[in-house]
Amino acid sequence: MPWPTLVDAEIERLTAAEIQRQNTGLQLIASENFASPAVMAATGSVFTNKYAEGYPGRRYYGGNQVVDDVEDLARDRICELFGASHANVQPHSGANANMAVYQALLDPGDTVLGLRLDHGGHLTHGSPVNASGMTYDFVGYGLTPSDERIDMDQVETLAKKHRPKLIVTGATAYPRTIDAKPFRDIADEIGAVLLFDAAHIAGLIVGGVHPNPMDVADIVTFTTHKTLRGPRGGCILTTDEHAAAIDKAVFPGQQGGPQEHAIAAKAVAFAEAATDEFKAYAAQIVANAAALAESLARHGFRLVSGGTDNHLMLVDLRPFDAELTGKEAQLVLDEAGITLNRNSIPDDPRSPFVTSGIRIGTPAVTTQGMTETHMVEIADLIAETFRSRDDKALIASVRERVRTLCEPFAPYPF
Ligand code: DSN
Repeated sequence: MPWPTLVDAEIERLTAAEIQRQNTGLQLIASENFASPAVMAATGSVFTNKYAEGYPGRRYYGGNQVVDDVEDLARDRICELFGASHANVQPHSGANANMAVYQALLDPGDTVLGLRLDHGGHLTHGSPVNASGMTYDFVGYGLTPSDERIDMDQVETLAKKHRPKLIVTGATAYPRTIDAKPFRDIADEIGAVLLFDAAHIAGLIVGGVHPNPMDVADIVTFTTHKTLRGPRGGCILTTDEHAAAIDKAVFPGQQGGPQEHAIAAKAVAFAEAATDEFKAYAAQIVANAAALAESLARHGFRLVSGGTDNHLMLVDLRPFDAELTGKEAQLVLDEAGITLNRNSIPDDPRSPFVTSGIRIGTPAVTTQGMTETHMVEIADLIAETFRSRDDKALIASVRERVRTLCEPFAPYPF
């Protein structure tokens, strides 16, 4: 076989460097996880070579007998996990999944209700700089100033006033359980369709530690690489009523050829998520988040909404140190080997580029096998990094402690 003989030394070096970074640091970005070797093997499989525009049994290219089985397996497995009647596993991302839903249900200019980005929503929930906000008339609902929970009275008032065709719920930076039922009631009252974006919590739902929105929503979208721990990608679940429109909107509406290697990897992840081990994993994610939130509160940080019910927390840095911005916090933690992202807190006086908060998630460290005692240590390391932020030597010593903490838990030690 005349394969190229080139060894790409640069990419090999960079891959080794990234493995080293992931193995030796704390990965606390709430939307990240470590995919299993089986998921990564499928992602790197021969399915990357195959064109398969269309759907199983209805392809525009030949040679899809095997690929059809792969895609059917992925669809069946995820339908089983959520109790859904139809799945589209082709979206390349969560953003694509959401845009396909909009295309399936709406005409440009139609009104939609979505959670404001600065209160924990997503770009594709109508941000003016995103195609969703440019194409459709999004009206944003937010959190109550008192307890920083989704303001259902506001949702109802806005729904009755604007009569949206679609109501979107779900979040990227909301630490509390989202009950889909009151959204269903409001949607029914005004004749709207209900979309639940479960990107962050799909693994928690499947693991049984968050209520399943498919019980009441018309459509559920999610990514497969967050708490669900699969390959990067998206997925749409829908009732039969919207199935044909959704499929048409994904292909040919939004995408061309599906990435069947990613779909094979999604199928593997869905099988992994059906196990008792995964249920225990999901429960541990939540227990770890609660332990980390409590420990951070003891250090003097303020938890938005007072804590967390899920895999993430939003931390208001100001009570700990009024001068410390989210931007600076993210940078100095990076130096200490602690990776997370700055995040606006509700009604943040600072810009989204600077922020007064950080977002912290426990899916990745939980995959590594860390438990509540390690969360206490992680909170100590975060607080100590901030206290030492003007002292390079002290930051270097925290970096060493992070390395020591992570050593027995390296996700990719081979
Ligand atoms: N950017 C993702 C997150 O970090 O939450 C959402 O798309």
